[in-house]
Amino acid sequence: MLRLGRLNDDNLLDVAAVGFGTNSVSVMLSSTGGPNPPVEYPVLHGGREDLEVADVTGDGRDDLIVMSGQTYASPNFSVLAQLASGGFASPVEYRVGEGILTSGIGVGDVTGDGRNDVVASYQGLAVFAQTPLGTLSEPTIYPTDNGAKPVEVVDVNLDSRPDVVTAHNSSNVVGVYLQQPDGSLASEDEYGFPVAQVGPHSLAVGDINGDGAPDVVIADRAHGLVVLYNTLPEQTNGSSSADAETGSSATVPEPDRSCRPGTEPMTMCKGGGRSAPESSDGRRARSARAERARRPENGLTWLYSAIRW
Ligand SMILES: [Ca+2]
Ligand SMILES: [Ca+2]
Ligand SMILES: [Ca+2]
Ligand SMILES: [Ca+2]
Repeated sequence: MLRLGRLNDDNLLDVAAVGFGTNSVSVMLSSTGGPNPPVEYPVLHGGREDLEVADVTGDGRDDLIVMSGQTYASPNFSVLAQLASGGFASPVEYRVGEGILTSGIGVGDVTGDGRNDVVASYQGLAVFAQTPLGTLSEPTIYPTDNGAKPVEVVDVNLDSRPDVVTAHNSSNVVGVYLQQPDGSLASEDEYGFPVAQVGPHSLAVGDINGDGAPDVVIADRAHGLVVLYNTLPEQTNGSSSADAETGSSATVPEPDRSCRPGTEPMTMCKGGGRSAPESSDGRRARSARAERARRPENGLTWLYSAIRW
């Protein structure tokens, strides 16, 4: 998989890449003529990798964070710090604990101190907070629903505090952990959508429709490209406030079968989890789960769309 970042001192975006079980990370520095041949840096990873490029040492230089999703002999992830003199330091290895395999990593300041932290999913969510020394602390563990795989860190409710977003494999659930004012994460809010088969790289979060609110995009082997449009701005300016205030007491409507994924391209279904289409196996439980997630204090509502491939 590939990530872009500033991996030397010029202002050009460079490329980092890891392959399945290669035990190295490749760096292709860019010049005005394009990328240069790769330079390989050794780092243990046994398969099902994830990769992030971000400054997690506090010196302003992007570092390489390589996650291994297979083999207990490999660390859960390693940080290769970018050196002021160019190139990267030897890997510093981190583990959630013995006998644990991680499923995805994300990077951002989820503790509210201005320093980027590393978040790793497994059968829980582990936050490795960056210390003032530029190292990562022992993890703080938050519970997750089963099968959390990809993880991204983005401020989804626009309160200037980066939040954690994940997708759950085989359970039709997207999870959001909102960062609290004290730098902890609130318990996971779950939204029922057709999300069935996801991996470490299946999730991206960013504003794809230009309304200023980050949206969630998921590559799902079962359903195609699943897009959750974040409707927060509408709610905050009151245009859909009545909708939001219905809260958990509202009746869950019947699924709109015209909105089932794959029936036509770019079908948009109002109400996200509230009117979420049935999952592929038709379980209605997910509609109830999504409704419960629409707590008024959360304030997030998503519009669902899917493009089948
Ligand atoms: Ca750095
Ligand atoms: Ca932090
Ligand atoms: Ca936030
Ligand atoms: Ca948006």
